Amino acid sequence: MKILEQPANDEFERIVRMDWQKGLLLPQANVHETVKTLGQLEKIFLNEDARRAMEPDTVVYRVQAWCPVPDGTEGAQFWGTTVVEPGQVDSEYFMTHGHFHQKRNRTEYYGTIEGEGALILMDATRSTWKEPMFPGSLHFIPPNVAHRVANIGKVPLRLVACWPSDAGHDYDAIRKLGF
Ligand code: M6P
Ligand code: ZN
Repeated sequence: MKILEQPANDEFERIVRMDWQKGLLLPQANVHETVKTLGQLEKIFLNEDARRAMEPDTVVYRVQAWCPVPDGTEGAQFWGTTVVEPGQVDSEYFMTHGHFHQKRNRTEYYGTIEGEGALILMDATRSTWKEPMFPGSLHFIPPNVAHRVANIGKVPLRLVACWPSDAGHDYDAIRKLGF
């Protein structure tokens, strides 16, 4: 049997490198990096006056997404990392925007690398609950459930995520009605 390293006609980049200690992807093609600052997180925290009074360039969290197939492709997965900085806006911890999936029945895994967090979940009836995040915790996010992560510790909260490439992000529902 002849084993090829990578088929010559391969459509996709299929190997990237993770720094598992840091929970980060090494920068490479197909890895998109985004930064969310306090200034960008309008109407996410309860106390808008407190948020506006803070330095708008303060980084709340950073996201990397490895998208080996085009966004919206059915049957594949995306892989991402998130680092939420420690901090508070008034009495609320720094947290991600949070989202439902556009295709509501799509699920996701979150895995904690480092730090102490809360995974906040909300179903379609707006019933809300949370799961503790700690190094090694692995979370299955069920269908039709919005998800958000808060850093409740003193060090950066580092996590990895895996979700279907046709899931999409619906941020509007959270922005309009909150969590
Ligand atoms: C995880 C995944 C991503 C998401 C990111 C930040 O890495 O769920 O899909 O974009 O967290 O969360 P949000 O999009 O809610 O800001
Ligand atoms: Zn998601």
